[in-house]
Amino acid sequence: MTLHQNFINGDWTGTEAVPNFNPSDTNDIVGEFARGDANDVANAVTAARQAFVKWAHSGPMERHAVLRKASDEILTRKEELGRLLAREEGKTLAEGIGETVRAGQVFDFFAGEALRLAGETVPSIRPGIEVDITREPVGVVGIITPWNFPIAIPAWKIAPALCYGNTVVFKPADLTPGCAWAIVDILKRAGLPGGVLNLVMGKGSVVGQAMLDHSGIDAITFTGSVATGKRVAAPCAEQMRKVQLEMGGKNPLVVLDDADLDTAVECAVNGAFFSTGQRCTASSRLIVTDGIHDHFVKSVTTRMKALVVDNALKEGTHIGPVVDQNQFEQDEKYIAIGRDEGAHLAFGGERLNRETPGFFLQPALFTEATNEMRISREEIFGPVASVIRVGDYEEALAVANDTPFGLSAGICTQSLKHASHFKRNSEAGMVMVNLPTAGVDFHVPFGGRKGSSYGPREQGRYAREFYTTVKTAYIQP
Ligand code: UN1
Repeated sequence: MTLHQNFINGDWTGTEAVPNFNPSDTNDIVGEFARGDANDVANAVTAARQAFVKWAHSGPMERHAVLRKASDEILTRKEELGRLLAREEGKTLAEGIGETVRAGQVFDFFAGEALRLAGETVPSIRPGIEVDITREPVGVVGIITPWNFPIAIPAWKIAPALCYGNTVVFKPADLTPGCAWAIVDILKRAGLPGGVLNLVMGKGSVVGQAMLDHSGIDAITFTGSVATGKRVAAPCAEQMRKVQLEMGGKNPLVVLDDADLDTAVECAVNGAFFSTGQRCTASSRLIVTDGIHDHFVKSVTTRMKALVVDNALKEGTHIGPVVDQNQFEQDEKYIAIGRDEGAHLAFGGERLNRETPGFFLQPALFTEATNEMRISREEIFGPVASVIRVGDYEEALAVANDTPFGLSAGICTQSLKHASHFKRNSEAGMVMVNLPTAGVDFHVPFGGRKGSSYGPREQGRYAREFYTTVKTAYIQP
């Protein structure tokens, strides 16, 4: 089996080979991937610092060309890369291809943005003086990505980093190095100069920690858990470097009496269980008013019974496996906690045996849950959702906002009044009306409030807040 190596200063390097398992079939090894250490991080930072001198001053056409080529190749190879994604992460093939297309679109968007870099000229309050405001790259950006969107999240961090002239040290999730390696390989062949993008695969506790400890990294962008996010933020504050964190969610989907039932059921099932519920935008709290509650629960369970949980690569699968044994145990632990807390397990929650040995879990729905229960407050990150019954819209909004998180919030209603009020008063970074809380566009800002996000937004034009620093120049001609 060929070893996929780290990529440092334009060279493939590394010897320690770690197998990457397929969660749909643990007998299937997706590939062998190198594991880096602090020394590799130090070399990657040195290379990135050297490369920064030139890349920061590269012209828009050069950046455009590389990002454009990468986009073209990702889109051309979408079936193959989507399959790799489904095989290593456990999303269904359709979801894997969809995510790959999203990654291609992100590169395309930032290829365009590279040509649209512009500043502002402002008249000074002093006669004869000109003021101009420009954006410059931040420097070496450390990128730490999670396993649940193994191609889209690296894309939406790497593409803007390069677009705005930064160089990169990239550490992908240990569980999903395949897509990360493929993106780096594509960018290398798209003509990116050596040292501009460095890949160091391996453990968070080793490679991630070495990145946090290294003073040569100017900014760190991270997507992952709240606990790890806090560990990333603290040393960044200490060293006064820029940090951007995208963390968890406990996203509410409010369903009001006047909702279209089919729409509400579709939003709930998609938002809670698609991608095996492993999305920080997943709808894990279904907040439902009395009048529609029983119909809603009945229809959701009927719909859940029809979901095919199986090998991600198999035709007809709706829900792939949980990503690994640890996550599976976490999901099971929370299902037990929900029962102990007195919620009613209305459907699912059991392990499923399929043709191939994998981590198959029947999506679980709790009813009679309260917002105080741990299953309603803590992020589970699996196909587990709870229904919280409320009396009216006002109570639904209060419950929706009563959470340590604030990423995405949805409402299903036909009332313009309630939809508008919810949009304005929801304490979340993203609001969805008659749509699932998960599944976002690639060209608009992504991020949340409270414990969900820290620092500037990702994606779209808003990405430049993090990946650039502003310079105000005063000129007396
Ligand atoms: C989506 O819902 O389309 O890690 C994207 C996550 C998020 C991305 C969600 N950062 O789940």
